[in-house]
Amino acid sequence: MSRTLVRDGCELIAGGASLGWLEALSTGVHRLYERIRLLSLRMTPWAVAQQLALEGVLYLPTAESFHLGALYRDLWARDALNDVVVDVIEAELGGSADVDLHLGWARRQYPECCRPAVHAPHSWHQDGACAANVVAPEPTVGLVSMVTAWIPLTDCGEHAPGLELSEGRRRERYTPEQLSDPDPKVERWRPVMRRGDVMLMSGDKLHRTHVVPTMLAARTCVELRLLSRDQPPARFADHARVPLLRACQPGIP
Ligand SMILES: O=C(O)CCC(=O)C(=O)O
Repeated sequence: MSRTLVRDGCELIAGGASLGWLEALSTGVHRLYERIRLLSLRMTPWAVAQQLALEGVLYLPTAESFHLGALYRDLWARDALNDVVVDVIEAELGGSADVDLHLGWARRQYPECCRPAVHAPHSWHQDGACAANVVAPEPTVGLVSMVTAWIPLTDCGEHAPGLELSEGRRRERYTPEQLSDPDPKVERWRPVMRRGDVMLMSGDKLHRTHVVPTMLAARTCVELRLLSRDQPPARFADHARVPLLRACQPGIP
């Protein structure tokens, strides 16, 4: 089995999400996005966020993201990822993993042609630096040991925004200056992904949204954050977690 996550900080596993989970979660996620769309016809994005907050949903209009949190609680963190994916995550974390229930998100990205006014692509960042506080990342704390499982619910990377990853692995936290102007000589990877593929990224992996003017479609994805079960980062000690179980169903062939 390949171990590029351990070596390079990322690994793409085609069809890594279980099909039943993907379909059930997609239905719920798309239903909430449709509600957001309908609310947006008569409210500002910030009023939509306030309305959803009253219903217990954290919504960030700048990346059209909502917190999976308690939504679909019995579904979204369980039976999601197949054997190969779980093996790779465990190799990176050095043992069994838990899904952090506070750090799961649905996100939507648009091509330039139809991006809502308040919306922006994600700029260069490391999840291990930002995940503690997505609204206001703390610049002085170190990187957290974690793995992100980034799963598109629609095909992406070619006609719809995908991910751009900096090649190689550097285990320190980048400074704000380095993030605003990363070394252009470092190779970048812009994978074309299909619905249900899984991109695993270590907390130190440098990445951002990949979007170019030729893209014409929007993309929706979900993200799971995996932590070591035996040694979860102290910063997340109060977060609810569930064990990462191996899904019994295969993914999209
Ligand atoms: O969905 C995207 O375009 C990027 C999201 C991302 O990098 C993140 O949430 O860490």
